[in-house]
Amino acid sequence: MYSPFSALLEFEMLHGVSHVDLGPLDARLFQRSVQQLSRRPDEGMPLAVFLVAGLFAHENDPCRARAFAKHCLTRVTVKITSAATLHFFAKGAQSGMLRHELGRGCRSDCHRVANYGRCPAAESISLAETSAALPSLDVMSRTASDVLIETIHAWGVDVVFGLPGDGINGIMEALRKHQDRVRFVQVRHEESAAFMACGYAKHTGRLGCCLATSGPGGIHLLNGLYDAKLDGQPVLAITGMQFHDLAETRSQQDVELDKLFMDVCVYNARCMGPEHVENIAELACRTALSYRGVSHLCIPVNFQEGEVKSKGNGRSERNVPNHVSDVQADSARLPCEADLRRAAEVLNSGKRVVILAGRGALRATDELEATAERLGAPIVKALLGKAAVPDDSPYTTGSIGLLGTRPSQEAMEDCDTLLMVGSSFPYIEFLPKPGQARGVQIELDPARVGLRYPVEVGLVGDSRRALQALLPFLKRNGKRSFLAQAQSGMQDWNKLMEKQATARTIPMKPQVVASELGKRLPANAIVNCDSGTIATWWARHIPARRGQMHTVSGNLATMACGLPYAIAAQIAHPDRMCVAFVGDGGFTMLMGDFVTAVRYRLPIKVVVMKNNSLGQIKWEQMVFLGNPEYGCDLTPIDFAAFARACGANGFTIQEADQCGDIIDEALRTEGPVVIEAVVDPNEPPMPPKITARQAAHFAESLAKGTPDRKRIIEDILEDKIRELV
Ligand SMILES: Cc1ncc(C[n+]2csc(CCOP(=O)(O)OP(=O)(O)O)c2C)c(N)n1
Ligand SMILES: [Mg+2]
Repeated sequence: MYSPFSALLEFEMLHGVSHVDLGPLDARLFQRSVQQLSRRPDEGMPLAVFLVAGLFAHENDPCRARAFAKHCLTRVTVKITSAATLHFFAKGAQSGMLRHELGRGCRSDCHRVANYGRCPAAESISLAETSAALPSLDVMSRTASDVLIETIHAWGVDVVFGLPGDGINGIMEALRKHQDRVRFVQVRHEESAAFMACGYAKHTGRLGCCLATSGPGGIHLLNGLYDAKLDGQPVLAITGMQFHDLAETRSQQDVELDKLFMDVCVYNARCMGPEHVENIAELACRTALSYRGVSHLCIPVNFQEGEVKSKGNGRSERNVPNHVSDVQADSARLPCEADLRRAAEVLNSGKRVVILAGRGALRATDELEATAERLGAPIVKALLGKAAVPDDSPYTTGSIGLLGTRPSQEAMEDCDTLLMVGSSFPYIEFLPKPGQARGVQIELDPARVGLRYPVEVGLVGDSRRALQALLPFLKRNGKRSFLAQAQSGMQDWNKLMEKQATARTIPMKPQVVASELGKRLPANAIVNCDSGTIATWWARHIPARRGQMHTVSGNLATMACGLPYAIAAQIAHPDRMCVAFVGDGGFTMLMGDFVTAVRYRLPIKVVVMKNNSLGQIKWEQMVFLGNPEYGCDLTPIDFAAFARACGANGFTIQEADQCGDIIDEALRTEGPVVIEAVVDPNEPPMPPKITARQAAHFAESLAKGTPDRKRIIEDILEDKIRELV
């Protein structure tokens, strides 16, 4: 550790006093030395002022530091001559009392260290490299918003998605001042900001962050925050609120957002004063990351620009300045050996083992395949686990559920053992019946063990690490017939999918578009799907390739997330192709944010499946309830023209024969693009197996007078039902 005094001694003044020996370094002596120096303004003044200001700053007393500096100092220039001084600068920057801009010729590392208040690199940087001129050195105070932005940045936040408002102008000012470190991305609707924060977390594993003003802005965030909550993504929501002493007085925008957000959050705090911010911001970030959920900070507007004081103001005596840490601590996330042995006993005695992989297994591709090979087990994928194993893997039967595959459903129906890996797949009716199969579950969150299936063993830990630890205990299953049966089922299923994807009908079948797109996506593509029948076409016809990322709103199943997810993905991964695969209903909900992609030159590709209908619901009304479709048709929009109106490119696909070529051209086109695909509104997202009840409901809905029933009867009853019953 370097004391500020010993570090300060190493400053060499480029102007004024070149070297000052201050003698023994206790505070009183130091101050006395400074006083003496101050009496010799020609030589000692700048250094003295700097030393004293630095001392006050170090003691977290910005007021005195600033007053002193204002009084005595116009400008000093210093040269950093050693790792020790660099360390001090870093500390100074961290406490934020010394604002400085490093001059030209400074290594970027040096800038990073000094700016971010981290010093581990300091020891390894040679003196020559750290040498840097500081053209100006202002001593200034930090506002609550400065502290907020610096704290979230220390927790890895480098992008904040949001929209300004008078309830957050103080925070906006801190973002303006810190724009070299934290990027503000302006959205057109706060719901997009929350989806973007969630998408950013999904595609980076880091903390996503969104910002909205008091009242309506915060309310708009809510759906995206629930999306993050339900899919277990770490997101920090920052909102403003009314002046602290006008809250709950029916003032304008007087919405107590902390109360409103109570259910969605794992951490939720209303700021009680500028000195409160560091503590709650740190805890908000730590909790969101640790418990994979939403944290919320609600900051009254008058506190945002309030100065953070070391003493006095609103700071209580017990609130010791800087008492919190920004160090994230991780556990090994490994199950214990006794549980591994018990799990192996269950899995080794299974004859027909099936693996269900979810979002928790996304980083465990090799381990999943190795386990599948050892156990002769097909891998069934929940939607959020689509990219856990590529679709051309010989072990996978693809997705499960209403939009899943028939072989997946059959594997679940016939298995005697189930290994769940990182999944809380909610449609339990597609899992084996309780008692049918023995179960093992690998799950990071112990509270989720046994949530969906009465498993015998829970392995609490990270999927990848747990499988690595489990594999040495697993014996090779000599019986391969269960896997072979799933593989031959997949051959038949793929033929059926191919038949649907090559239909040359007018209007064009949606499967054609999905399949032609899927063939053309590069190996590093990031695909973001919306909710609707499109999710079925995505699940079945856009294969996940090794290295790609695929996501959807898995548990909230909300519409409108596809576009903002793609924007966030493109910001996080500028070099990858980021695609939004959306329906016309979902896209129009937050369509205004397409212009956000234009504004920030994000070359996302948005494929809009235009069936002029809330297609998914139309089919649900018919097949689940036996009612005619009602309220589901949509007024058509020219989406390609919309894209052009936003300053981007737009393409329209009308016919199957043109589909591949137009997609090729659109994917080659630079910048953001909308590809509008006009597809058959009467193409049903058929379940992998249709039940007698569903067929009866369907017939009933037609009889009751579903619009377009003649076409539906011709098209579907004669074709699809025969295929799938
Ligand atoms: C925010 C929200 N509102 C309503 C729903 C119910 N819902 C699920 S899918 C769907 C229709 C989606 O329509 P579209 O985006 O056009 O896709 P399509 O089904 O036509 O492919 C609706 C209304 C939902 N999931 N989310
Ligand atoms: Mg639609």
